[in-house]
Amino acid sequence: MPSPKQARLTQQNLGALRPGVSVPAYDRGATEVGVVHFGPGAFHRGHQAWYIDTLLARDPRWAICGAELRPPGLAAALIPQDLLYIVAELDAQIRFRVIGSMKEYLMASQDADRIFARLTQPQVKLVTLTITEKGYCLAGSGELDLQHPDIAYDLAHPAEPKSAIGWVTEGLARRRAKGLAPFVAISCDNVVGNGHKFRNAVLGMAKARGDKDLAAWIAGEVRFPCTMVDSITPATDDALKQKVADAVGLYDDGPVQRESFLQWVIEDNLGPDAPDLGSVGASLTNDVEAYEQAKIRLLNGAHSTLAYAGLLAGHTSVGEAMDDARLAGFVARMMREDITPSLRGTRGLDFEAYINAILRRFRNPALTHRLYQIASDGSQKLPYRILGTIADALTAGRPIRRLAVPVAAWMTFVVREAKSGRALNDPLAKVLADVGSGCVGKASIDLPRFLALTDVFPTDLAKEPKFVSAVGAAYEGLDAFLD
Ligand code: CS2
Repeated sequence: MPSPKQARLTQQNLGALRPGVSVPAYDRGATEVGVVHFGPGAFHRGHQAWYIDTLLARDPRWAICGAELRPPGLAAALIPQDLLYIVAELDAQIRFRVIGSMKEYLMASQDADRIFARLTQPQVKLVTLTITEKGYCLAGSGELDLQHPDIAYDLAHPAEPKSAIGWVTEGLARRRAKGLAPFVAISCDNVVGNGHKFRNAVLGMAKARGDKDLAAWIAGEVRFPCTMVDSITPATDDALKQKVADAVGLYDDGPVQRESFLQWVIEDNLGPDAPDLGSVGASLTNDVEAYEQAKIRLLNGAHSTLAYAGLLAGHTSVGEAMDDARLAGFVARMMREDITPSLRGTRGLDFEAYINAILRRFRNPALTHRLYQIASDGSQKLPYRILGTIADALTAGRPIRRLAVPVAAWMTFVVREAKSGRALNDPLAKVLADVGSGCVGKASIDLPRFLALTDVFPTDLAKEPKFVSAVGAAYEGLDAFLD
């Protein structure tokens, strides 16, 4: 952590900020908590909390209680700052904004009773999540994995949940027991059909608890709208802390950096008591699926391709990978010729313009987005970002030669990390280390080791000869495939 020369960012010190830094346009003391958010990391703080910060200037009912599931979180950084932090928009224009929408920061490890108290308050109308794909504890089938250690623990200890699914299920159970209407449960993660997956997971937990009445109540009363969220938000590092401190004149130990692009598409099913998120730039629609499919397959699919192929080519950031003409050209062709045909689209969604905007965003020189960050959790990301597109292409009889490349590149990356002794940042890290360390660089020997991972590869796809041969060819000749 840089040795701060500046005074700390606090409510009291806001007047010491340099001119041009935006500050909350409302009295924070007059706001009330209306949202509980599980997983208050950088993306949530630069995205959803930004929208809410704008909303609080006209409606004080929607302050956020951040609920950290696992330490170490952000308590040490944010609590001394009165939960204020700065979002640095690093793009064609550089802008700094102090966000004040988080009013409370609680930790599951020590504040369980206070979190449950919030979850059972009538004025808390939304419970939202950014817990990443792995946080939903889903099996390869897309259903709740009852063997997942956290789910098994939560079933045995419902009052001390470890998983977000456990927290939300028990929170709903306690609300129902108090005779309260349920909160709206909103996933803000890159999961295709995130609202459906969230609902299935919570229903699966309620049924596994043997509480049929609770399951019936959830099924009949709780809204789980689907959403699409988008803003490129590289992880916070010391360089950013220094940059922000030098720019604004106060030290913020928990800043967030992101591009200026911000999008939140929400299924128009929030109910009558929800905040007016449409008034602050969110898009309410009955066709979220088209937007989330396009975003997860085009942007995130290209991101993961750049991550694995880029790291194998020696690049470290998205910008560097995009400066590699072969790789950038390959990704653009894959987006236009292989991913776009798999998309349903919807009125107002112009794929060519959308692709060009994504490629421009990837080239943003003001942001350094590390490929290792994107490469994390590959076992959880690949199914949504690439494998679904491949399955659709096979069904439609379209070629998958290019789409096989990110799969082969991920496998090659896993093998390289295993053989180098570097631990993967992935919930299946141990399994993947075993798989990778036993690989020899031959598809006939290596691919079966990966394709046996049913939490990553659906069985029917793993057995599909066209898939196996395309991935095998790419695996043994990756470099040749980038043309
Ligand atoms: C990235 C995403 O880290 C990753 O996997 O692909 O976080 C990406 O930056 C966001 O989805 C953009 O909205």
